[in-house]
Amino acid sequence: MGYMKTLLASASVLAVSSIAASAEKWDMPMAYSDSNYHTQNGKMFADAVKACTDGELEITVHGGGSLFKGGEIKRAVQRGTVQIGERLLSAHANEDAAFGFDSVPFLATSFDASDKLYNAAKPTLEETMDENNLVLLYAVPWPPQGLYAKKEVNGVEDLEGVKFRAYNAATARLAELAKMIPVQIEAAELTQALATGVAEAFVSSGSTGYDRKVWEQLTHFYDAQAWLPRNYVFVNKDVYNGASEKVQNCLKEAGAEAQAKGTAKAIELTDFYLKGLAENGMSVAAPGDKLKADLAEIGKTMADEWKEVAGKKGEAILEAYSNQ
Ligand code: PCA
Repeated sequence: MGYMKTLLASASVLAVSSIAASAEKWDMPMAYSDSNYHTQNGKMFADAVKACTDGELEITVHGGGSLFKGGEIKRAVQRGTVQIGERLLSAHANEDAAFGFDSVPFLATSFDASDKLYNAAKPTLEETMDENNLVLLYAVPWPPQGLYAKKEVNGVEDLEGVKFRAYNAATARLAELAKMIPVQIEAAELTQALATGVAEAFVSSGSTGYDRKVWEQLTHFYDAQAWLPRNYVFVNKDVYNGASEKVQNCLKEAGAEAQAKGTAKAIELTDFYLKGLAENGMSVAAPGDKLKADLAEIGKTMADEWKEVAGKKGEAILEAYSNQ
């Protein structure tokens, strides 16, 4: 008996020390600039996971699209090429319209409304991610979306023929409806696209305009507050299921904390970014009445179209949102 106990005790010591020695290492590609609050927040999330798991799991964040470009991150995590990653999921709304719920124009136009919409959409989103072999950990909004241009825009007619940088299906559709010419470009390539004339307008937040120093080419930002898209951090489902309960709990806990902190940061920085654009010479203003009305009309068409393609999932999200 004494012998067995000793044997078992030393076996468990061995097991513990071998876990500690072979701490799990995950890579986490993120698409946006290292200095951006999403990426900074991702790094804090990784630190929190390490602390919570007593070093059992170490996540290395690769910002700025350095490991995988934005467009490649979802597939890389789905296939298990990397364990965890961050992506603007609305960029995949062409695969499943449910991913586009956060980019329906004028459905949720403030941080508060965006949180409500997210909570309403969460069950449907998790179901959709599960179908994609992904487990959702957290999501952080971008500031409200407005229109960048290199001339004054008083109505949608001023946009006709303009080369427009799109980041998802919604922005591409908006461009089409405004008779612009959409081209899909990742934020990491935006500065170059503007400098070479591949794009001359786009819809985004003050954050991305500030990060990409778009005042070097563009002159106007119209703060249309059309929607607040989100970046999502997710894990490969098999990897997640293979992790210990402790690791799973730490991922969820650190994820919830990262979501709260990232959202607070987005709120805090919204004005800072807009001031930054203005200080660098851009005109920053609300859209005039005509442009506002034109965007509202385009938004209505897009909202109707989204409802149509998103089918039952879309219905579930909208119904839960109206009950919030
Ligand atoms: N910035 C990201 C997506 C939304 C935003 O505000 C971008 O422009 O790529």
